[in-house]
Amino acid sequence: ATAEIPEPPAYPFIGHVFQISPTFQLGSMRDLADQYGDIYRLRFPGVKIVVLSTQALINETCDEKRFKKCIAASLEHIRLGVHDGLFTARDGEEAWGVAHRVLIPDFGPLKIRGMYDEMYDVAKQLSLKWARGGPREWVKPTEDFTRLTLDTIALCSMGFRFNSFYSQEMHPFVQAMADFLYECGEIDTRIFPSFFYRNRDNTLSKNIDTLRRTAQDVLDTRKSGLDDRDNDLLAAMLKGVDPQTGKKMADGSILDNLITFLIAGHETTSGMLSYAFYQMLHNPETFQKAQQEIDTVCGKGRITIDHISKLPYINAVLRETLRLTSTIPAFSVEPMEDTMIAGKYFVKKGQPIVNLVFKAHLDPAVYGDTVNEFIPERMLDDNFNRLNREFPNCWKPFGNGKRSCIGRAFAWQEALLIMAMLLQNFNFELEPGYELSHKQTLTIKPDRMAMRAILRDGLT
Ligand code: MNH
Repeated sequence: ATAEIPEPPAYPFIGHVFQISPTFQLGSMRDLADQYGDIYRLRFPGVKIVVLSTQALINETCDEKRFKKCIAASLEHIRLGVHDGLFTARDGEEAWGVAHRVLIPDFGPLKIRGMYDEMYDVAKQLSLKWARGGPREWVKPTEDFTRLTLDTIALCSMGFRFNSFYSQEMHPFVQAMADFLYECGEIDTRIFPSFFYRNRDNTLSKNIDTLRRTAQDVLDTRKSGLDDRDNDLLAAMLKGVDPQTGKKMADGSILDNLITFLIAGHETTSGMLSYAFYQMLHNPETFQKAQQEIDTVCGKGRITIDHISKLPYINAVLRETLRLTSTIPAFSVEPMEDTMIAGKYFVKKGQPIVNLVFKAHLDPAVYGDTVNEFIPERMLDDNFNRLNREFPNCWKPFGNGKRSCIGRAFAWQEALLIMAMLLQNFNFELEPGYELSHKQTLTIKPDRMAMRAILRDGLT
């Protein structure tokens, strides 16, 4: 027998717009899951969605024979800026296949290893800044981690230096990106005729211009011949040939993907690092263990690439951080044919389904009654593997299948390195009374977090 998908009471035409907080949609969606259950439906002026919030339901939609990535809502609007770039391409769009096959070799383990020295270069800039700021300074981790990750992705994959640590203000790309992503998340909740949104649409186009100009600047710098790098991601974009079609990436696709990598390559990692520090400082025994691991494995000398693979506890800290606060808190799929979810909920072909990992990562069926606690131990390899065997797809911060994150290994190496370097050199103090709240664009980050970085000895 079929069952109705539960739905909160809706207004005609505008649907559930008022049930969703404009500044924290994610929180509203989580609260609605508490109220209406593991599966529910929402309607907006532009779109209807089904929201799933448990491991069992999400596991079902991870079957790539039945479901594929869906470009709807925010992602549809982000295409205004980056078209069929890797992140926002629709299933089957040719540019995705060409770019994916041309670029995937650049994310192999050896390639990522080869980026270590440049990652180290930028990580060192962050440590120096915090060391020189002194122990009384309240550092803003989300801002400095954003400097770190933006500079790192640009340097390692494009040979371009933003030099964000040398300026008080963030690069205009950062604000333009945040405003662009935020606005794209808002468009579907617009309830008046488009005429009323002319100002916001103008701002949106200006922000898109800023993103495109920044990417063009990166491209021009390479084409000027001032550097002779011929082995990075940008080089692959310019010269690579898709083995399957024999095609090269089109000029437009190169620009779209440069912006895509500048965005996807830094937002998420910076949020993850900020949350990791929040969690460790909020649960000081985990900080102690993490620092102990660094002291044992790395000692006081320079941190090397070989240390990085020997940090099981820090690794678990990052996994547990992404469980509690996935910086991409949801990903969307659609059925390839009319189908039944959980054997009883009818969902039409093409209907957007939001996999709310932010909520599913708190599924007590998987994580028991300590589900809300930060316990890195449950993410140590043996436990992590057992969890994933017993509850497939219970941990999905990097999305699913062929459309999952291409930069995962890159992000992981970068994050392990900066964690190691910071814990080796500093102790930290979270601003007294700080209560975690989230700032959402497409991703989430801790809002207004501040902490002190206190040198342990000299800087190594
Ligand atoms: Mn990343 C796709 C999360 C770091 C580049 N990334 C995804 C998806 C998730 C994700 C989730 C799938 C989204 C969807 O299904 O709609 N990414 C992360 C997280 C981190 C991260 C949590 C860090 C932590 N991502 C990075 C880095 C890069 C990157 C670093 C670049 C170097 N991600 C991408 C790209 C895609 C993607 C490109 C799109 C892949 C595709 O669809 O082909």
